[in-house]
Amino acid sequence: MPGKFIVLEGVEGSGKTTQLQRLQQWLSPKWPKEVVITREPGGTQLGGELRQILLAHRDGEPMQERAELLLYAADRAQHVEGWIKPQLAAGAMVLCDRYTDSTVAYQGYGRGLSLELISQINQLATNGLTSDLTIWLDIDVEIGLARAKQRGKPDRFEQANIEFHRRIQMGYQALAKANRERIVRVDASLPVEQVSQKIQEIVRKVL
Ligand code: T5A
Repeated sequence: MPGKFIVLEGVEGSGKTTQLQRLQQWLSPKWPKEVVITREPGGTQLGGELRQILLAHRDGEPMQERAELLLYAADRAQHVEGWIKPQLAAGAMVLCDRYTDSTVAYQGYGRGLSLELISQINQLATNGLTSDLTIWLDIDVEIGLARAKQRGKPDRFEQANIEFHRRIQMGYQALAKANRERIVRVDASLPVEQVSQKIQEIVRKVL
C-alpha cells in the first residue's frame, strides 16, 4: 500500500502520546499526503466504546482475561479494516499509539495468556497487517507509572500491581529481541526533546 504505518509502543506513561504529536508535526511537511494519529484501543467509533469498557473499573465483577483479550481484538479488527487500511490505501502516514505488541506484552506476558493463542488472535484481528516500523519507548516501569499518575485518576491498568507492569516490560524486551528488523528501542527516560530527536533519526530511514 502507498502509505506507511508506524507504531509507538511501551509501558504506561512511556511518552507515546507526547512523541506521536511531535512526530506528526515533524513529518507533516515531509510527507506528501496526510500524517494522521490514531490509537488502540479507541481509534474508531466502535473502538471508543470498547475503550471505555476496557479501561473502566468494575466493582464485583472483574473482567475475565479472555474477555479482555477478545475485546482488544474486536477493537483492532474494526480499526484495521475500517480505518487504518483505507488511510494507507490513500497514501497517509499512519502513526498509531499501540498495536499488536501491546496484546503480546499485556495479555501475554502481563496476564499470562498463551502467546500462541495471542498470535492467532492478532492474525485474525489484523488480517496480516503489520507495521512498517515499531518504536519501543523503553522506560523503567516506576518512572512511567509516576508520569502517568501526574495526569490524574489512574485507569484499571495503571492501578494494577507493579509485578504486572514488570512482566509487561519483560514482554517488550523479548519482543524487541525477537523482531530486530521491525522494532527499534529508544531510551524514553531522556528529556522530551532528545527522545524526539532519536525518533526522527529512526523514522528518517523509512521515509
Ligand atoms: N492495552 C492496550 C492492552 O492491555 N492490550 C492491548 O492490546 C492494547 C492495545 C490503554 C491501555 O490498554 C492496554 C494498555 C494500556 O494500559 P491508554 O490510556 O491508552 O490505555 O494508556 P497508555 O497507552 O499507557 O497511555 P498513557 O497516556 O498512559 O501514556 P503515554 O501516552 O505513553 O505517555 P504520555 O505521552 O501521555 O506521557 C505521560 C506523562 O509524562 C510526561 C507527559 O507530559 C505526561 O504528563 N512525559 C515526560 N516527562 C518527562 N520526560 C519525558 N521524556 C516525558 N515524556 C512524556
